[in-house]
Amino acid sequence: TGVQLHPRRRRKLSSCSSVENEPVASPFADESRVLVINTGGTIGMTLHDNVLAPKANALVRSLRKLPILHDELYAQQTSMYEYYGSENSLVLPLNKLNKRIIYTILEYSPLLDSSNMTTDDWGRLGKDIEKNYENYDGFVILHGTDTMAYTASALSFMCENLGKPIVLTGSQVPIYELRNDGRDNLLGALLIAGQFVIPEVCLYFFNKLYRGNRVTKVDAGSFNAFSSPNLAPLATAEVDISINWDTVWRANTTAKFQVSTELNRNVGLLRLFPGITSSTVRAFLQPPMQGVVLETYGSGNAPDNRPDLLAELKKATDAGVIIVNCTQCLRGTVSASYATGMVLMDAGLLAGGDMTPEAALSKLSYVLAKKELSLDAKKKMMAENLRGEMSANLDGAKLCLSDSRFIQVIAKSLSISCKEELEAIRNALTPPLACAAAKIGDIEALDALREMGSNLCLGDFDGRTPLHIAACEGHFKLVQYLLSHGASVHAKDRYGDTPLCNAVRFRHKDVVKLLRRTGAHFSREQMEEAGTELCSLAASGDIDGLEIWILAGADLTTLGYDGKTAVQVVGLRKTCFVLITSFRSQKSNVSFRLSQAEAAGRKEVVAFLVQLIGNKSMNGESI
Ligand code: ASN
Repeated sequence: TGVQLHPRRRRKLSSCSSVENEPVASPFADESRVLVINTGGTIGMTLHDNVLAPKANALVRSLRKLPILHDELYAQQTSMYEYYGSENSLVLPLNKLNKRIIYTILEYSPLLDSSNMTTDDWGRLGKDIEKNYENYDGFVILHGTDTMAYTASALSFMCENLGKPIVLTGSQVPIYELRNDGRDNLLGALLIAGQFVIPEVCLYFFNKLYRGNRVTKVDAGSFNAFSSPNLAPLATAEVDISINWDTVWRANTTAKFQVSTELNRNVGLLRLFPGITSSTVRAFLQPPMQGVVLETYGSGNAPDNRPDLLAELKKATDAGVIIVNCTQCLRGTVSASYATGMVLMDAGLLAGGDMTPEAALSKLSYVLAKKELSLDAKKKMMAENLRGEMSANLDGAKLCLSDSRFIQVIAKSLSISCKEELEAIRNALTPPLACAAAKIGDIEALDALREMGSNLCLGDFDGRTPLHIAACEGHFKLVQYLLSHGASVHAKDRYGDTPLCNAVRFRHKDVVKLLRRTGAHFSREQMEEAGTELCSLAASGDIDGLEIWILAGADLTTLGYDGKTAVQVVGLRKTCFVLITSFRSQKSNVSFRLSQAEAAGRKEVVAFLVQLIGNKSMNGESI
């Protein structure tokens, strides 16, 4: 056909044809990809007329010269620039876990000091992440520190059913200066976004990874600029990067990732102070105001000897303004402990728990924009813990580790008593136990492990999670159970395989469909590798095999090792058959398949399909 395979693919394919039965690790199996969106901030600023301002088109060039942030030799040897079609791609040196992180920088124009950022900029970030979601394993957002906590909070709500890490970072001193915190912050953020499936919007600064909606900027003159007063860090980067998996938030849904960019702008923050006048409060609560965070004293208190003030608040809540009570204190929570707090409840305020004002404000903006919800439903949503922004009440606290009979018996036989050792045993034993339970489809056993405090998302010694195993075995109900308890569809085992790869391999169609609905997808490299597999399935007339690959999102027009596509191998008649069969089993995917056929230049296939379906239109959507 004269079609040339890219050298990166050629190298990968040749590495796979090895001595019989001897598995060879692909040189690319341990590459992951991160998209870095540069919005501005001090990290990329230089001095102009003695003040700092962002400098455009300078960051990539400067990073390219820093060996800790870019390995030029590897980039050349693997033809990385041509393959990704961009000079803005860089690659980190090989890290401790033998992984390569390839990162591509998308620079916004103009670059902004974060004091200039608005809700529109959050929307743009959300859209860019949504657009690029399937092409990357994680995202890093370079951002000024001044309003980083607001952006992180807003993105945490906007990103619904997030399955991959989004890490905001920046610096206090520009990366171009001799002594700076930008390099460490960027490197740490890249290592986390590229190596760990932490499905959260996070903020990485000064060796700590925080949940994005829990932070606040506390220091303008220190590298340690952020604090997460009510939640311990999700990870610390000391000698090793250690992730606190028990704290990591899980979406617990079987829904696909999407970004809600609708935000309500009629929201505000009002801080109480002794002697505040009722006319100030009245003016602030005037229409079009729809949502207010009232920053109160201590554990959510306000004067109970100021009927004028309380009357203004009550008037506003009666008129449908949602007012959330958050404390001015850096640490602690709003609680109903004082008479001075109860009066605010009576005035119709909602308790904001231990939310930061930044989180409460952006949550209001997100919730109020949900036009389909009634006022009561919006209030209910404000009181719910949507993304780990508030501490859950402790009524349903998990069983203590030492309560587990099983662990007690093991501890006894090993003569172990201290909590740390018990924890080490639990961490070592529960992932393989959970995998064993997944193998036989034992939901009860998994439930027991979960109640014991085990995290069902962790992998065994091969990085294989219970979801991988359930996908191999085709235990549909178990897959559903795991997904609704936070299992990640993006988890990769030591061979780079995801649960979707496993379900395809063992041909479990319903599991493939469920994983796809939850946002599972092949990476670009896996898609390309699929070309050869599709051709071989086509050559052996394995329609069933082809169908499952299509359900998993593979493209029949991908080139195989010899530059041919499965459509070319299988011929027109069978292509129609495959398309129709998979159409029957998954109606919603017809537009995708039609576009595949169109892309393959198979006008006849499209016409045939359209005729068969009985729809006059050639437009996949309307079908
Ligand atoms: N003014 C800067 C900003 O927020 C502060 C910083 O990034 N350190 O963009």
